[in-house]
Amino acid sequence: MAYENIQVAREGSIAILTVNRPKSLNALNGKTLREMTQAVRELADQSRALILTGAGDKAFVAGADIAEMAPMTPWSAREFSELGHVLTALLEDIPCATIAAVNGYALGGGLELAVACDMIFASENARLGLPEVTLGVTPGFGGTQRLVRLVGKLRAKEIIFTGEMVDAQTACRIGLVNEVVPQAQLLAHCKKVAAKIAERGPLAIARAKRLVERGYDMPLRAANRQEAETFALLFDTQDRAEGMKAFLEKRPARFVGK
Ligand code: DAK
Repeated sequence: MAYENIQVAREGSIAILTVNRPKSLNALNGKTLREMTQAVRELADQSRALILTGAGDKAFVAGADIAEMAPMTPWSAREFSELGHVLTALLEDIPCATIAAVNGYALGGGLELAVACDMIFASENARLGLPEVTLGVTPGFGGTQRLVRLVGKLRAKEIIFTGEMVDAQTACRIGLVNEVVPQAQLLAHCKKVAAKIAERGPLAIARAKRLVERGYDMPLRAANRQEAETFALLFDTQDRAEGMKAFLEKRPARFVGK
C-alpha cells in the first residue's frame, strides 16, 4: 500500500515506520494518523518488532499539526483526538513489540505516540515535552494518563503544567526513555534491540506485553492470577517445548509462534 505521509520498511521480521513530513517536523495531521493506524494494523501480524521514528535529523514528531487543529470545532477536535487514541491504543494492543526511536523533538502528540510504545530510545539531541498548555489546550492523545504512569504524578504535572521540554538525559534520568544514544547510532541501536526481541518466543512476548499492559489497570492479585494462567497456557505451545529442549541441548531455540 502506498502512503503519502509515512514510509514503511521491512527488514526480516522487523518493521520500521517513519513519519515523513520533515518540512513540518513530522507533525501529525489526520491523514498521517489514519495512515499510521492502517500501517500498524498491517505490520503487526507480519512483524516481531515495530520501530517508529521520524524523517530527518530534527524531529521524531513535533506534535499534532497545529495548522490543521487551529480551525477545528469541538466536534472535529473530538474526532481528531479519537484518531490519536485509536492509534496509541493499537500500539499497546498489538502482539509485536513497539520501539520509539526518538531522533529529535517529541512534543505533544509526538510524545504521546512515544509513550504508547513498549520502549523509547532517544538520540542525544532529543527534546521531549507536552506543550499543549502553551496553545490553550490539554494533551489530547492520552498524554495526561500515560505520562503519569511512566514518571509519576509530580514529574508528569511539572511537564504538563509548564509545557517545557526536557532534554534526553533528563528524560532518561526520570524514566521517560530507556536509553540515550548518539543520533547516528539510534536506528541501528533500535534495530539491535528489535532483533534480540525477534529471536525470542513470539507468543511469550505477545503475552508478556498483554500482561504488563492489562495488569497495570488491575488490582495486583487479579493481575498475578492472570500471569499464572498465561504462564500455564504457554506450556501447551510448541515454542515452550522447543525453548526448554533447546536449553537442555545447549543450542539456540527455533521459535515458530505456535
Ligand atoms: N504543527 C504544525 N507545524 C509545525 C509543528 C506542529 N506541531 N511544529 C513545527 N511545525 C512547522 C513550523 O510551523 C515550521 O513550518 P514553516 O514555517 O517552515 O512552514 C516548520 O515546522 C519548522 O518549525 P520551526 O521553524 O518552528 O523550527 P524551530 O527549530 O524554530 O522550532 C520547535 C522547533 C519544535 C521548537 C517549534 O517548531 C515548535 O514549538 N513547534 C510546535 C510544538 C508544539 O507545540 N507541539 C505540540 C502540538 S499540540 C487534542 C488533540 C490533540 C492534541 C491536543 C488536544 N484534543 C482534541 C483535545 C495534541 C496537541 C499537540 O500535539
